[in-house]
Amino acid sequence: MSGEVRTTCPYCGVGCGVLARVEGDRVHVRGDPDHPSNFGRLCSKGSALGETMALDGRLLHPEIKGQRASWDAALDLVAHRFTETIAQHGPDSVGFYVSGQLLTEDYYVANKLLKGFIGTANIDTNSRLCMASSVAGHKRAFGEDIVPSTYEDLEQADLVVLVGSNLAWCHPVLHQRLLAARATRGTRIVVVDPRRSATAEDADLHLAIRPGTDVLLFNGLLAHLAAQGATEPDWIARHTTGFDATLALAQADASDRARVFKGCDVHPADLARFYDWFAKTDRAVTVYSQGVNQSAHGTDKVNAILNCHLATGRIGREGTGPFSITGQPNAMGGREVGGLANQLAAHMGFLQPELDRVSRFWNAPGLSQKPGLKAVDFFEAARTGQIKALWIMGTNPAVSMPDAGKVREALSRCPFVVVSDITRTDTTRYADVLLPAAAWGEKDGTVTNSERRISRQRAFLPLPGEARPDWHIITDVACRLGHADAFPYRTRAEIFREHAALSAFENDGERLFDLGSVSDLSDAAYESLAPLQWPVRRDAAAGGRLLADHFPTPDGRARLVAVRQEGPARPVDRDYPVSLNSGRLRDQWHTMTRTGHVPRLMTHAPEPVLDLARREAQEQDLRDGDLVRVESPYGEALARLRVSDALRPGEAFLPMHWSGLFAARASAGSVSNPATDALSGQPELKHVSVRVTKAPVRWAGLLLTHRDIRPTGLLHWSRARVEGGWAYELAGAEPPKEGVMLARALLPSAARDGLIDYADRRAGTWRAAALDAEGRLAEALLVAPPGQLPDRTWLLALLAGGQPLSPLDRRALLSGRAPVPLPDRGRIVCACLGVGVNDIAGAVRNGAATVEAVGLATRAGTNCGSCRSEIRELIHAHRRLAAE
Ligand SMILES: Nc1nc2c(c(=O)[nH]1)N[C@H]1C(S)=C(S)[C@@H](COP(=O)(O)OP(=O)(O)OC[C@H]3O[C@@H](n4cnc5c(=O)[nH]c(N)nc54)[C@H](O)[C@@H]3O)O[C@H]1N2
Ligand SMILES: Nc1nc2c(c(=O)[nH]1)N[C@H]1C(S)=C(S)[C@@H](COP(=O)(O)OP(=O)(O)OC[C@H]3O[C@@H](n4cnc5c(=O)[nH]c(N)nc54)[C@H](O)[C@@H]3O)O[C@H]1N2
Ligand code: SF4
Ligand SMILES: [Mo]
Repeated sequence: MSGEVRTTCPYCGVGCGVLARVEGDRVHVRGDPDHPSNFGRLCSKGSALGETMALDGRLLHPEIKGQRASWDAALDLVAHRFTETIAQHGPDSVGFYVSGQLLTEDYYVANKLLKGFIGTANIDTNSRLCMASSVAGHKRAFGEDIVPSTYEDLEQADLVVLVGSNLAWCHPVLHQRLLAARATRGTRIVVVDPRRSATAEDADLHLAIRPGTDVLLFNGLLAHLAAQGATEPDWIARHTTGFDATLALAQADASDRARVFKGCDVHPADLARFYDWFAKTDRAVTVYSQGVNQSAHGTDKVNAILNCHLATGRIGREGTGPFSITGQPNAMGGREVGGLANQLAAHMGFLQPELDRVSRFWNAPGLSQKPGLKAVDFFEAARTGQIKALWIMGTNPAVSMPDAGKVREALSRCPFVVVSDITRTDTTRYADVLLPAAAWGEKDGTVTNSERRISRQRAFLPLPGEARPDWHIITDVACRLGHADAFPYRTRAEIFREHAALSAFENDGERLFDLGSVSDLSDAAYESLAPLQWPVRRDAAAGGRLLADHFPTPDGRARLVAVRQEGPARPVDRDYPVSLNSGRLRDQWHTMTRTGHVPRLMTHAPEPVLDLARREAQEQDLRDGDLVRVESPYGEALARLRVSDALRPGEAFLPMHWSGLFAARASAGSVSNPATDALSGQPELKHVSVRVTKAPVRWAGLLLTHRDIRPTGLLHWSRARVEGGWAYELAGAEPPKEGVMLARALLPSAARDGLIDYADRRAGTWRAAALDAEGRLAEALLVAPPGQLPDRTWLLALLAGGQPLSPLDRRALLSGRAPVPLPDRGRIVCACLGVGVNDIAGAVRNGAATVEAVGLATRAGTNCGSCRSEIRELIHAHRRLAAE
């Protein structure tokens, strides 16, 4: 294939347009200048897409019980076991667990097969961990899961409130659009987040609220708006119900200002400033994300925010609105097809008229009549034996679910597990049948982003090995289950048209989700489909504002919902005194199955780090670089400690990314609390009570190798992809002598009697290295007492260089010291241009006082810009230090 192919980024819900070009065996990407979401920009992850396309590690053939099998054998077995299980135990004994990373066409057929033709609604999705509270909040307030705002609103607002959203790292291109708008219009930015995130660094006001107190904050705001006469009584009277009761409860909850600033634990003046800004600024947008959704009271948090927008009529107008931004590339598309167990299809639920309508449209008399199990209950049902056959597609629940140890138990107990993935993961280990799916660049279809914009993902590479697109695999199984008539699809376009037609079916405007005008697209028009924002009704001009003056409720009015501040599912106590928060890092995507393989994306955070508030670190005499054990009532994790001033006392933060493929035990999922929001079923992933203690480390090690290994028998290991191989951090609990033995066992035999082997028993240090036939460094292992490993910059350079070692290098390996000390750049901040913390600190010390000046001095932040917030943070930190 030649030329550039127009496609869409497979990572976050910003949904940036990408132009991809194949040259030999390399893929080059750049931002699509014509795509209305990004206008040519890409963040660090998007711009590294070309580097994630390597086929090593890809699944290329189906497997049955770990043995290569033909597609026919694998799919026959899937059909046979599902049929048998349903015959013996009924349709509710099977289920699918799917993903917001599937394309809409994949998602549509999975939902149709399970709900329509297998006859159970046990299909849930990782969106349960992500968007479920927003969905539930929208339905309560608006009658339908509608996101009324667009990216342009963010640019046209005078006040943007970011609640529980680390936009700078998680929606970087949208963040850059916001900052660019602020530069011209002077937008005020308020961040509500217990943590001083990279986003908070860019804010005019940061409210570091006590975790989980968002409802109180917004109830206080509603009371303030009423007291100041800043509500819109006419609009409220015409377009809403429930205002008086909602205000009454808000006033009772936040009876006076002191109650709010004490409850939220923020400075009274900061609180007053926020309330004042919100009251006085008509053009206000409130963006919210996982700090709101991932809570045992997530739905109430959502409605507390919506209440303030409804009370001020700030919705459905330019530059205003509540804006729940989606995480995954197709989280929105999944909601459109009805991929959640408590939605039916096309924004319809389980009311009788809806059931009848969908059953008519699909010609599916056996349609499931009731909602299915939500993710946490779904896996619990698999663990306790009610679900006996399940199929996981495009998600890694063995890592990303809360109380993930129980989920792994469920997967090993469940009699029949099918997994469709593009690579091996912690979840695929439990697969009875493993199916190789097509990946980004090979598959083709549509996704919907945060602002309801549908874009095409297009293939620009051939399918590798025997991999197949997900819709194709599901359709094949549907046919084998005897439903060929309902699954006649030969192309994705046919599926898209049917999906669009269902959205418009018997829809006189009561469902706002309507793709009527694209329900008869020709194949050619589907191929060339330009990004398009719904609704696109057949009979109405596109572009009208949603939720301007009509709401899809029976009476056409929005509902304010009275909510009260409640505590976390399980507060901290004496045994578990620290509140652990979890979330994302800038350069990693979820369980690292793609981004974890790109050396430059690993440089920003090469190992799992636990941030711990300074007070707790001091109380327990924990220091930077200590290995710590994080224990919750559900499980444990081991991570490197970083003492943090960005966290409130009593708080810790662990990234969600590390899986069993990247570390021995560092997964946030294993410690997370499975308690869920009663309405949305979304788990409380942002808070779990833990204790943090020092791990009993007797020795530390560093292993550089080309091999892909999972060490055993050690207290801890984690690894990072580096140029030329992997770098493993090791730690052992045994005395150094045994440690050396254990570590040594990791080396292949060639290296054990390696060329270079040096031990100093008294000092507890030991070094070994193996060279290949050409005299290049193949493997190196260093062992030392904790904290005493030599600087590794030069070693990594030796591995990356791929040059035969000079006599000087060999001597250096023996001494453990670089022949010529290389500058230690420190942790890499700018992944695009490889600029480290130390480089930036140097520039700041030399007088660079702005992000631009640092860019001029070091080039940091001058490519994709994703690191600019962090550079600002470093400048601020330098100023704080200088002021002390
Ligand atoms: N780099 C990167 N970007 C991504 C992803 C990724 O894996 N990596 N994943 C994508 C996906 S699927 C999603 S869902 C989004 C998530 O995007 P975000 O929601 O922005 O990201 P998180 O880091 O999960 O959490 C956001 C913030 O919530 C804060 N928080 C915790 N508790 C509370 C609380 O009680 N109240 C408030 N107000 N805030 C709280 C946390 O401190 C954190 O800074 O990111 C998307 N973008
Ligand atoms: N503690 C904690 N846990 C969390 C969160 C948190 O903040 N804290 N956040 C939660 C949120 S918001 C989310 S969205 C989840 C995400 O969690 P997961 O969905 O489990 O994470 P991913 O690593 O994105 O998993 C996607 C899988 O699909 C595979 N894949 C990629 N492309 C394709 C394809 O085309 N077809 C198929 N079949 N497979 C494909 C990938 O290799 C990968 O294994 O994690 C949740 N878990
Ligand atoms: S902001 Fe980054 S990760 Fe998100 S869609 Fe755009 S390029 Fe992809
Ligand atoms: Mo998500």
